[in-house]
Amino acid sequence: MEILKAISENLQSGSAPKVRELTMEALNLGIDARDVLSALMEGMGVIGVKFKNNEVYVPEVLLVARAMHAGLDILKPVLSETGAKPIGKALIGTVAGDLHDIGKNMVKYMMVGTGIDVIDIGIDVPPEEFVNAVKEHKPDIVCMSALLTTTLPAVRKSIEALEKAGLRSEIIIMIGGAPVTAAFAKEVGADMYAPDSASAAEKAREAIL
Ligand code: B1M
Repeated sequence: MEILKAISENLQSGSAPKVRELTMEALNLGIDARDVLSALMEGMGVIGVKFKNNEVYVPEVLLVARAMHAGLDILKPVLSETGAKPIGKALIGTVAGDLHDIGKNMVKYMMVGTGIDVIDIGIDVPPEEFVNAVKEHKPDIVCMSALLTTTLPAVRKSIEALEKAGLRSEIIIMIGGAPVTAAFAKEVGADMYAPDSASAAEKAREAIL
């Protein structure tokens, strides 16, 4: 579809206003929000490969991230649409040292969409902040996102901190993000791993119910 192609291309060129406008237009045309999301993801995938190959650099990727957020902000209410009373509470954050938040936000929107109340504690979250937030909010499930191989140890440290604080048995821990695998989740003692935002929301819902 032409408009989806245009969304992906404008995302890749980092044009937030155009991505915002085209995303709204696509929804007004009755295109499924998930298809619009796929177009955004496809564009981000292209940029990911270029970033890896040093064809684009951090400043360009920041513009692309801003454009991605512009599209996601429009999709958020549609993806999160639910009239139901929350079925439970999740706490979500990107671990210490890691500034990536697009995937985390997608997981959040999808979870809200399945009827879970989500508290987002942001990016670069130190282990002790996970501990404090669990004490404060008493979530059913704690979600940790990590996008860098260098921040995987922070996932382990965050889980250990929750254990040390005596909170581990009160919560379900789910981890995810590009370098995270099911084997890693098992190794660090997480209860669950999800490879993408849709399965994260589905698994969280199943675990809470
Ligand atoms: Co970064 N970056 N980045 N970056 N960046 C990656 C991750 C990288 C793979 C690029 C590459 O080399 N190809 C690479 C990591 C390599 C590695 O560790 N093996 C990388 C690097 C190296 C870096 C820097 C170190 C670069 C530098 O400075 N030299 C630096 C680190 C900064 C830091 O965090 N301390 C850096 C910086 C940045 C920007 C700030 C410029 C920007 C982030 C902006 C932002 O997030 N607001 C950025 C971006 C945008 C990327 C890429 C291009 C895109 C990430 C993204 O948003 N993807 C990325 C390359 C890529 O992924 N192809 C890259 C879209 C998003 C929807 O996918 O986040 O994977 P993702 O989320 C998915 C799943 O992983 C899953 O669901 C989501 C949707 O399905 N998921 C979960 C995520 N969290 C989950 C939690 C769950 C369950 C599922 O349960 C709790």
